[in-house]
Amino acid sequence: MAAPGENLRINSDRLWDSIMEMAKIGPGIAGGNNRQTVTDEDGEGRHLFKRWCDAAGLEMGVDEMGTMFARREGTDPSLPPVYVGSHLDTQPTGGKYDGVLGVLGGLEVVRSLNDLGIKTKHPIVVTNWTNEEGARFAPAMMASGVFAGVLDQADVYGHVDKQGKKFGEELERIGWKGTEKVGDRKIHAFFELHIEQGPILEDEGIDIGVVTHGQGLKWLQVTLTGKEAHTGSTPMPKRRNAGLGMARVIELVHEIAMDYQPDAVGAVGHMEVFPNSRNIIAGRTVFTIDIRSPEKEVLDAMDGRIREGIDTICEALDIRYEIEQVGAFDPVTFDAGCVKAIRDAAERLGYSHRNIVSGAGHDACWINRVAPTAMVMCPCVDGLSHNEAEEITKEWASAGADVLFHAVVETAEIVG
Ligand code: HGY
Ligand code: MN
Ligand code: MN
Repeated sequence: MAAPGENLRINSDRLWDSIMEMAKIGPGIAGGNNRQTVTDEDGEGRHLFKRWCDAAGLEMGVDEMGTMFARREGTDPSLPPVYVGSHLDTQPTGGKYDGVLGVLGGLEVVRSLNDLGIKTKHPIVVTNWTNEEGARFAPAMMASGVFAGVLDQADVYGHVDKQGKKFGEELERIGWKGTEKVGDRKIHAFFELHIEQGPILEDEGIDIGVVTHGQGLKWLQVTLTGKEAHTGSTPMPKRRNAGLGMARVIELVHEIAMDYQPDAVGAVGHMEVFPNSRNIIAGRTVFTIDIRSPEKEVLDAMDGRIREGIDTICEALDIRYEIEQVGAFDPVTFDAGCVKAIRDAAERLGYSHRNIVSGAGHDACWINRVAPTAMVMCPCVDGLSHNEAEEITKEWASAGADVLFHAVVETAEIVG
């Protein structure tokens, strides 16, 4: 006699087809996606997700940050639901699976429960968190951060993108600003399925990452101010070159991260140069330092060394600097009970698995502050993500969704 739920498997074809259908919305230029948060493409993706939720008989709620909550009723509606989901927004040159696998994997759990006629005591809520990426509007994990009470809603409404558009106004413009107060929902447990976005699982030939921890992150936005001048007629000693300053800071960040690797990383991905003319010395540069580590002490040490280094560099180049922390969260330890549910599910289903620390940030990192939370990861090809060439196999997607299915259903308690 199979143990309860032992043979529960999701419908692999339906999950894969849904991912491919969603990928048609906000296509990139190289096979991936550009469905940035609160753009028209994001709005279109939300409508598609809502149509699928309606077809699955789910009741949709939307909060004031635009996060979507699709509820499947439990036999005891008074119990706090089990939440399952991730994000549908992508990087400007993102892949088809980052975030999407977790939202549609959650929908597939519900679709499979409907197919099997299975009821659960706790309701189940499939969730699409707004603006996980933080690419268009910083910080990353914005809506889940407001939900967890670590980010201020009125403040993030005013955050602007490169065109000066405000997040709150864009959310309203695409018609997805809900009326539900953010953070009022009680969560029994939250589970997130996500691609690893690193090479470990594929290199070791392992199907499932049981995510025990998430590394911490800091985003430091730096503005260097020198002086615009002619690149031809200005003597070298008289230059106050903000472009040179940025280049030296980028090198500094890399060297400091190398001192602390393999458990720490650092890079500068966002860079702006003004006036960005071929024959004008850069008078101003704006860029964002992204440093991460599973150890808070390491993160703080890197932060301190970087700030000292910037001061020294700017002194030598006679340029001014401002540093603004535009994103941060401490390293995360996920809930032991939820982690065990994921490990037991992988074991029961016969999938190879290993503990893993998440290198990337996820909505689960914030929700872990307000509810028992855990993540399950599947491999991705060459560990590549935040690149349009991001790829996974259908088998990896199914294995991750099967494990998610068991962890969610077990926590929501099958009835009958
Ligand atoms: O930046 C991150 O780690 C996530 O992909 N937003
Ligand atoms: Mn993601
Ligand atoms: Mn991402």
